[in-house]
Amino acid sequence: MRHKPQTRSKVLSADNGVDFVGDVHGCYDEFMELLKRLGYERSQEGTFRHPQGRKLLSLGDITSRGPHSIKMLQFFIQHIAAGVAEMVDSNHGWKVARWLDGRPVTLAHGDEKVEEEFRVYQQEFGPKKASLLREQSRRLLFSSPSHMMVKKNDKLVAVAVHAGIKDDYIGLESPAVHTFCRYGDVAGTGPDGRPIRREWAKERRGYEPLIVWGHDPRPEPERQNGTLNIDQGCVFGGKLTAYRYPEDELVSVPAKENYSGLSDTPLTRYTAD
Ligand SMILES: [Mn+2]
Repeated sequence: MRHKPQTRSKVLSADNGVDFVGDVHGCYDEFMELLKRLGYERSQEGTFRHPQGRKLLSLGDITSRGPHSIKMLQFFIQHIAAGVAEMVDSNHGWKVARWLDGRPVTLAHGDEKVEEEFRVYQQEFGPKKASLLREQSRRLLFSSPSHMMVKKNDKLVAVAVHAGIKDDYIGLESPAVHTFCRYGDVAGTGPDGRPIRREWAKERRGYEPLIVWGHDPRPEPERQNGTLNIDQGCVFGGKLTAYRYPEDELVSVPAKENYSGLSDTPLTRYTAD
């Protein structure tokens, strides 16, 4: 186990606008198309920037299940360093970080595709470049804050989090906060081996600040008690969604295919209640 890097700041300024992006899961082509739709342009040094200085904020789970996890890692390594993007911690992100750290983890649920991509990358670019990328990715994932407080004129206007958060947890860091933000309100495992998820959004009392989250895919963006789910299951053949603040607009790009290889997906299982 190596030195764990310090967590990045969990405050992001929305003064020039923020584009929240749902779970990409290696769907790099759709991600590129979404950036174009949002008005981001490739700059001379190769980064994507918005002419108005907007920032990109990922809800995590940028890797796994889909085809281009490494491209997504490289994108966020580069764009966070350039100060134009941010990302929060997530369940797949945390698993991949621990794997890159050499800890004994079982790679499943699409994380094995990340391992395979790194193997191919090493074959193509050699061990030196591969080990540099592994270390940069490890640092990126380990340093991601559990949630991000988005502030406009120093006022908290929105929170970005992967799987969920209680209002009492906003602004805090602890193992309990990290676990809730990464996995949501999980009440054990069901007979099918899947986590039993409590509906924290439904149980929320109050509407402010806006909580933008992903992790639990729904066919359409879903608003409930001041929360907004923007994971439309792109990797399962759904859509990749962005939420634009302060415009309060939703922009979605359809998946080119169902990359997961599964026929039984969160989208097919979804039932509105
Ligand atoms: Mn997730």
